[in-house]
Amino acid sequence: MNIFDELKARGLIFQTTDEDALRKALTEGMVSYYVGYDPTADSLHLGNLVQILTMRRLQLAGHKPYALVGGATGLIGDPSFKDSERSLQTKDTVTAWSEKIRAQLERFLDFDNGENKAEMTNNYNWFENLTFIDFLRDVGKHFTVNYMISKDSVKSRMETGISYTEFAYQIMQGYDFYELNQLHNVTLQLGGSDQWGNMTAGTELLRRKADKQGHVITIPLITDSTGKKFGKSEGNAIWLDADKTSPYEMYQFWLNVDDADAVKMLKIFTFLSLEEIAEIEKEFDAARHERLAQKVLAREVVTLVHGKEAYEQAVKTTEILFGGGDLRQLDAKSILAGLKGAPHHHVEADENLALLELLISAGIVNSKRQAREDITNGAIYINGERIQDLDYILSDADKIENQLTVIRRGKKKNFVLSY
Ligand code: 383
Repeated sequence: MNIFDELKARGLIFQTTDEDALRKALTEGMVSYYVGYDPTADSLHLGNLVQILTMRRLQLAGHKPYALVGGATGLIGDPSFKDSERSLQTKDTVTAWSEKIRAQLERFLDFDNGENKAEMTNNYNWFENLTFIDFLRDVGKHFTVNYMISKDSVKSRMETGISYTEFAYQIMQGYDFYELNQLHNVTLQLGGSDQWGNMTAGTELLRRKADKQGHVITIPLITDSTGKKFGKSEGNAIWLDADKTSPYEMYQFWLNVDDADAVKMLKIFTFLSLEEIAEIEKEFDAARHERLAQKVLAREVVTLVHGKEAYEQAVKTTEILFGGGDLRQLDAKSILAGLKGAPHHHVEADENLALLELLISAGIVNSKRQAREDITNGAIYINGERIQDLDYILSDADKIENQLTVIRRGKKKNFVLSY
């Protein structure tokens, strides 16, 4: 199967400028293509990962990727699908974020692989020295305001208002396509379906200024079976930066994907072949409760983003926290990641460390009678180990990394004591 049809079969094609021309170009030879990322935060997230992985798929098929960091456009703000004006970040912030985004992008592409090795670029390189006068004369002249206001990103803001700054965004992105074409013969731009307007501003400029045909592919906005934007957990983005979303949390996110979405996500987010995915689907359908598709998703994506070791740590954390086992095999960081949301109690320096007392002061039980009963019945665990000694006193040996102790009551209720 050629790469275009493979992308299609994976559900990665939403719109194109000219499907036949594209299929032809992609089968005839090496195509140089680009995707842009604005440094609007200090990390990329799962929503961006879809395009990064699509870039990688095209590279694996022999085409040449340019990953663009929007050092300049990040200073302006893309109005696409934003219902109000963005607040401007300082230049220092944008520079710092650009660096982080660049480092993240680098992990997903092959930068030393012969002719089609990936290249990094930053549009600050060409906007830095472009004067306002030249920009208006050489770029602005090719766009009518009529054309610009017909774009959804602008049209949808006509009532509420849009600054001249954000209004100009589309022609900056358009100029990038032109510039990358001049510099590196880039002829294809990819992006989410929210980027159609900006990307076609590029093909428009290419046509007018250089009399060349550029191609655009948009990738559908990934939604779950309820139609909601995919890649958020309780309203929060799943970040690619392990300090913002731990590998454990990302692992849990994938494990919890709905049955109805799991196979679709395998096609979008993993490099398993469509044949392999069909096999998994069969097995998954025969025994949904085993959650095979979710497990494979979690394994593939967490390994891709954070590496094998982090994936294995996430599995181990899950097994120990929920399957029973000695928590001292885990580090404090993994435990905290795994027990995010569990009740917390800070133990004061002068607090009584007798288990009976602590159960009450930490709010784990309501009365001494209940505490006694729970301990005697074997319902109390310290770091995963059942304690039935009514006189037990917590010692330093119970403090994992001198920071915390986990007390579990019954099967599932975990409490974190911190020191
Ligand atoms: C800047 C300059 C270019 C080409 C693209 C850009 C960035 C673009 C944009 N993209 C989003 C972003 O940066 O704002 N104007 O957060 C997102 N992308 C990708 C994809 C997506 C889009 O980075 O749909 C989700 O991830 O296109 O929202 O010359």
